[in-house]
Amino acid sequence: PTHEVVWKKAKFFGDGEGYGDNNKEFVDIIYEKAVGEGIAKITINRPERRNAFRPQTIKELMRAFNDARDDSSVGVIILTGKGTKAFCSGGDQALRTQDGYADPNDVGRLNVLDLQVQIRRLPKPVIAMVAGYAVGGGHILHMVCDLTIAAENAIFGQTGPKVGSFDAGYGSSIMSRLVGPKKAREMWFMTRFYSAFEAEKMGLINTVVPLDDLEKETVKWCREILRNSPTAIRVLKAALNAVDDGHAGLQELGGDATLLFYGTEEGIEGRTAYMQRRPPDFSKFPRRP
Ligand code: S0N
Repeated sequence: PTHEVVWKKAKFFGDGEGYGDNNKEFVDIIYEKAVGEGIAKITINRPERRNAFRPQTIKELMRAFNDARDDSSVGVIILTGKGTKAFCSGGDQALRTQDGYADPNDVGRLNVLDLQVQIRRLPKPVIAMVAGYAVGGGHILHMVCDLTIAAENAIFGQTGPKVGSFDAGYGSSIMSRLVGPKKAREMWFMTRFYSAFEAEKMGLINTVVPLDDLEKETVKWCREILRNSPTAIRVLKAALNAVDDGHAGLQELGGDATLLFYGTEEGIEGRTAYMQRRPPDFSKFPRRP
């Protein structure tokens, strides 16, 4: 197929009422699905703020990611920012208070941390499609994605120690895994910005493409992934995160093992015996080497 993709405002998969256009409720993001492709695209839509996020942005992102997870026609999710100047510039500094970022009720929130966990645990690949700045909390969002495809104008970096913040969670530990402990210290201590080519060399991203080709290339990667076994990809994502995510990582991977076991004759025998009020007979199942 050609790279041409037809994006349609996403119909929500579930949500009780069945399918419906819940995009009406979105103010800070755009949520689309590619017609007949298995690709969802979630776009942070605050270009006048370089796609900085506020608590509402995060709430909307979580809702869209949740839908993309539930929709079994979706196999890959793209996270991006509106326009070419920024993927995301982190938390909206105008709303920063003494306890997070102010929501409409003036309650401070750090709900981006919940979004980071959601992306890590989501059993489908999430691809960050980056044009322009991915800095601060926006840089962390691309790091928690499974893959990052950058345009030549992309710029990566942390600003925390300069603007009075830091991410001592995934923003530190995942970075150290990606670029190594020395380079991670450099990124955080110096708050330098890095070009797309430098980022590629550091192992921070997967590839760099001309800006005009960014979506075309990203869709190509999505299609390559979508040709492969969804179960294999699901288990691999869990496995690749398991050690770093500790008990939660093992739980995710363990859940996949349970999911697969339910489909086996051996697993079914246990449930059937219980339902038939008889002792289970596992004698025919091999104790494999
Ligand atoms: C991105 C930069 C480098 C772009 O520079 P450029 O192209 O020169 O544009 P500007 O003229 O600077 O910006 C255009 C307009 O956009 C506004 N704007 C840009 N970024 C933000 C922002 N983050 N918040 C609010 N407004 C922003 C500008 O003010 C400007 O507006 P006007 O036109 O009205 O003047 C440059 O903009 C830049 O350096 N931006 C700030 C980057 C930054 O420091 N981000 C915050 C870093 N900290 C975090 O993200 C917090 C980390 C985090 O999320 C977290 C981690 C762990 C635990 C919790 C949290 C949490 O806080 O949630």
